[in-house]
Amino acid sequence: MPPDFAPLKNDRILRAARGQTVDRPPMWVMRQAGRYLPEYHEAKGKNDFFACCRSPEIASTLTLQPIDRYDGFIDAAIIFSDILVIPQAMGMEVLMVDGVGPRFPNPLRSPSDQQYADLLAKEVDVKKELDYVYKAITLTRQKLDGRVPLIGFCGAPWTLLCYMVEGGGTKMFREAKTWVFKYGEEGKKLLQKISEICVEYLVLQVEAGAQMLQVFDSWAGELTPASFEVMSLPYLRYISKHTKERLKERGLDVVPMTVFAKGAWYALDQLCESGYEVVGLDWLHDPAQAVEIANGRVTLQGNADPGVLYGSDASITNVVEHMVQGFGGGKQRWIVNLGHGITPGVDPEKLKLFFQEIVRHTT
Ligand code: 1CP
Repeated sequence: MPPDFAPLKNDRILRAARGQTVDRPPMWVMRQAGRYLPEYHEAKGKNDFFACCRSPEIASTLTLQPIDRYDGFIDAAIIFSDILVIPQAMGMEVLMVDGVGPRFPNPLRSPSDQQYADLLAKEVDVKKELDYVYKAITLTRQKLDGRVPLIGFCGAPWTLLCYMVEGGGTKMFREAKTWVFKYGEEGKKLLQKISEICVEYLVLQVEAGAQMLQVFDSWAGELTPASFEVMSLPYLRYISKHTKERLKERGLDVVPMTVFAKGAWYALDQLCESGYEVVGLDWLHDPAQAVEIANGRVTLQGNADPGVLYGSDASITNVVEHMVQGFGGGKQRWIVNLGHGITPGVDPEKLKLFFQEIVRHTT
């Protein structure tokens, strides 16, 4: 049974996700707990990144930092964790190297590697392996005390496969493209395996207290529209369908789900039919055009260029005005966000101004 939590005092984001009218658009930003906040560095201290994820106390503290700092503006918390906890649960070693990013000492290179057969054969105990995430979610819900809903998340199968075969971030995608154009059939088997783990993981996050779910397909934009239909979309659909079915079967709340396929502007129409209540937009979309394509089928989330937060106050106002106008005033079918994660080096006061300008233009 899910634990008992305080009733929600602010359900703006859940209402907007379900297409209901809100007094002003709900707001949050991807990576809102992170390196641009001085209090993040202070609380993280010398702890290794994944050690922070594994400590429910530290993870919940980091999750709450932006909620406290932007009290009254931010309408959702997102659990402090990472998409790469799934490859770890599958048995791969992942390190977070300061100033570099994630590194897999032994990436998966070819379907003829023993590692490929092992990954497919392994029965991952998703409850046990990722127990620390569920504990962090439950503790965070308790600390939130109903202030705002808590978002759970996972990486999309295509994006996770990219990291597993590249062994970290990349600009070339040489290995990932090899799995698209040379090992496609073997790649699909692995994508299916990852999808099944994602479903179980998301359901267990809801059981632990997550009130909304987001699937991050950060590398969708590396695919052609045709490859996206083969290597990404079927698995995004599998995840929404099966997560909802399983939530229902287990008597859990069928929470709203968001898909964020970065760079897949060409697939917006298909994403509106992929079983998610919310579709996240990066900054390549013009808001008004996206609204026209979505045509009321989903709630849209986004989509300011995170780079505007390096800019002048006047440019922030400009971007906000363009979004508010494009998204139709903001009382329906819009969740305010950036088009990708907030970047290190941003002055936290600029994010505050962004929120203030949204409120000023929508109330
Ligand atoms: O507030 C939050 O959003 C915190 C939780 C969070 C989330 C949702 C973190 C913490 N990471 C993520 C998701 C994530 N991780 C994505 C999907 C979203 C996106 O596209 O940004 C991806 C691609 C990752 C992988 C990852 N983890 C990278 C990117 C590397 C690359 O390939 O360019 C990096 C740098 C990390 C580390 C990380 N994850 C989170 C934080 C705060 C950090 C920085 C750690 C540090 O240096 O202190």
